Amino acid sequence: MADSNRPRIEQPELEAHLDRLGVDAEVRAFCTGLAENGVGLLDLGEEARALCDRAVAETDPYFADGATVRVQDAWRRAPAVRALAADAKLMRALRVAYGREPFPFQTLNFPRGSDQAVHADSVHFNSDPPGFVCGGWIALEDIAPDAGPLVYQPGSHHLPPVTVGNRAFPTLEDYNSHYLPAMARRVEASGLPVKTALLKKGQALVWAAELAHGGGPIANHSSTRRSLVAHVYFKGCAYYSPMFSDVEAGRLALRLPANLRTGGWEWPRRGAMPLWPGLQTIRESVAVGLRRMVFPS
Ligand SMILES: O=C(O)CCC(=O)C(=O)O
Repeated sequence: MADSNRPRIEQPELEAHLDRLGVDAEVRAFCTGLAENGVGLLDLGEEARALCDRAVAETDPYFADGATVRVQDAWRRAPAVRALAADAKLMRALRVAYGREPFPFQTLNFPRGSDQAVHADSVHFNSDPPGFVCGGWIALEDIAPDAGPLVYQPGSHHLPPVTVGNRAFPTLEDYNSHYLPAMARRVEASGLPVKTALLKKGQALVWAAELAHGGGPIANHSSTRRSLVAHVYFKGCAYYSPMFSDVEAGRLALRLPANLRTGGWEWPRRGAMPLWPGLQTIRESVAVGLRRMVFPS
């Protein structure tokens, strides 16, 4: 009997579920990859490749100063970024893999390698029930090995999670001085290989919330590595920021995530019951959304 409070990829009898749905070989490999390795690959197809070119044209002006290294939520002003992040094939595969309706809630565009230290997204955002969050990384151009490709550690989503520390309200300093070094030690100690994602334009790699990933070394500093990350939640959950929550005590710092598919916001819920995220969260989510309609940053 399926448990609707766990992503399908975390449940036994995934193959039987995929058989019942009659999915094709690509979606099957995507789902089993996510279950076993914490990553799944999809080719989004020719229309998506045309959207990649449009997304690059829409976002290149933000990087013209040479100093901007990423733009958050360009989807609010860039239709091709929004269309790619909410790509129908990607959404369909995620619905099969997780058993709930997906909705991207944030986008990040990178012009070059991110140099981002290895981390798991579950430190930044999670859900209750847990695990209904993932990241989708879409190559907007063919990725060269010397351009700082995405790196990831298959199987690391099964390791015990690293936490930011035991302070009630950890800071960025705690994240930098405790979490990132602990994560780097875990990458080494686990002995699991680290892989490089040399994706072609229009391919999407999805990582599970607990998967260790980051930006690989940039050997060629004049190279571009245009990419789009869509962070995705699933409907009917409580959405929260783990760094500011005491999960064991049941105190969640609730979020009111945007829903790129509707252009509105998605209310946090426990079962069918809406949860109150607090006036400040509502004000901030709406204010950030409105600000980014004018100035993505
Ligand atoms: O694109 C990259 O290099 C890393 C992106 C990433 O880690 C993230 O968005 O969580």
